[in-house]
Order: sequence, then C-alpha cells, then structure tokens
Amino acid sequence: MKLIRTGMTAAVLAILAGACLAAPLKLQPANPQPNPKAGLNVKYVGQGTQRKIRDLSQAKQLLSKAQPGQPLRGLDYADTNKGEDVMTFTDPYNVAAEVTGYMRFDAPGIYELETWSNDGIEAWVGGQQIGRVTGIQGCEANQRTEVEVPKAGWYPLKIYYFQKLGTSCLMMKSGKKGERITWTPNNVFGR
Ligand SMILES: [Ca+2]
Repeated sequence: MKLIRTGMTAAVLAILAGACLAAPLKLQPANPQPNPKAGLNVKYVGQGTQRKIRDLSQAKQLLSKAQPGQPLRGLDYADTNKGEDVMTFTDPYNVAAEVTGYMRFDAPGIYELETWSNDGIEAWVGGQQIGRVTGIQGCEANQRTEVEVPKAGWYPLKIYYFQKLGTSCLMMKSGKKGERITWTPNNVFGR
C-alpha cells in the first residue's frame, strides 16, 4: 500500500511539474510605466587577451567593475568576424556586459522569446528568466520561452552577457504564439 501511494504521489508530482513547465511565464510590467529613449543601456568590463572569461558566473562577478558604454541600438548584434569589437565596446575578446532597459509589447497575449548569444547569457524580461547559457558556444538560438504579457506596455529587461574568444553575437527573436517568430525590431527597446 505504501509503495502504491508513493508511486501515485510521484505520478501526481510529475504531472504537476509538467504543467508548471508548460505554463507561460507571466511577465510583470514596469511600474510606473516609463517614457524611454530608444536603445538599451550597457555597462562593460574587458579583460583583454591575457585574462580569459570562462563562464557566466565569472562574468557576473566581473560586472561589479563595469563601466557605462555607448547604448545599444537594440538586440540585433549579428555574429562578428574574428577580431571585431563586441557590440559598442572597444575590444573583441573576454568582454562581459550588463544590458538594462525596457521591452515593449503592443498587445496582451502569449509570446515566444528566444535569445541568441555567443557566448553566454542570462536574460530577464518582466522579472522572468527567458534565456540562460552558462558556457561558451557559437552564435545560436538559446531556449525558446513562452511568456504571458498581461497588458500592452513596457517591461523591464536585463541581460548578463559575455564573449570569450572567436566571434561574438547578441540577438533576440520574438513573436506572438501561433504566429511567426522573427528578429525583434530595435524600436521595441527603450532605456
Ligand atoms: Ca565567442
């Protein structure tokens, strides 16, 4: 009897866990709603070529020493050629960045968000984590995350990002669920 009950409990828990994983993450709008300028704020720390950034946790630690950089135009920084600077920074390698600002949704509903990064990332929109890669990788799609947008307006955005060696990229795709997911236009971002 005990075994059966344990088995049933496990089955119920598994079902609950599945339901939780499948539910879209509910985003929290910015309160108060901002009236932002175009672009996204960014802070950088560069380690040069001698001291490598291994992973996300090291990048986040380094960001306590970050300095403001030229704002980003959005999240459309396609994969570089080797040796090209990371976004608006002055170096190509071993760079950590903290990106902050807002993302606008024009209508409530269920959306899909998908970050692309080279290398690692931890991305938050409306208080929910929508992408995470702790190590190094080429420029590729990260998790595709379903989110629930309760009302039209601006949602806080925060991204921790790092580039180790080789090429670098930081981009985002988005779209309403059931429609095409496409590259996110720069004009939905603000700072
Ligand atoms: Ca890289």
